[in-house]
Amino acid sequence: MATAHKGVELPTLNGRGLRIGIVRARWNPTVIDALNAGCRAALLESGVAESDIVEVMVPGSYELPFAASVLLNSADAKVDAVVCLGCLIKGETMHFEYICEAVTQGIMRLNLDSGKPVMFGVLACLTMDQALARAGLGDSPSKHNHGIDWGKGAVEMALLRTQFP
Ligand code: DLZ
Repeated sequence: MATAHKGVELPTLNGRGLRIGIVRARWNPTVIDALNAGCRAALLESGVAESDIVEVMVPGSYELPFAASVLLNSADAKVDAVVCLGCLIKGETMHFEYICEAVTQGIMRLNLDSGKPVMFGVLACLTMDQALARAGLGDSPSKHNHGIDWGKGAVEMALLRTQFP
């Protein structure tokens, strides 16, 4: 059994046949690229086919819930779960707080309203160094790519739905 951040155990998963959406924000691309790579690697390792990963990009984290909703409701995308990838860094104004609140609530609402899992892959950090460490980059000894955990989490939660149809 693999381990995620802080020794949390990750179950062995068989995601063959699942279709997973990734919605990624355009802001802070170094962080998002790394999270996306970790997420994709975890999906592939769990048996999800490359052709079953549907990736879309949005302007910023605020747009993540809408784009996830588009994928969840699309007969063409046919996704079983969505991973939302965003990185919010606190600035000088209240923007950070408003976007964090809206995105967090929006993603939870989608989970409960759509009946399909939507992973909260949104970093809300006070500094870029904090964000880099959570994307497995930078110098921090405790760095870890959380995209891996979110990819595995999406497969685990999608499988939960198939267990109790
Ligand atoms: C406007 C804004 C700011 C200030 N900071 C970030 C950020 O750190 N990370 C991010 O993903 N997006 C940011 N945005 C953009 C908003 O999420 C959104 O795209 C715009 O407010 C337009 O709706």
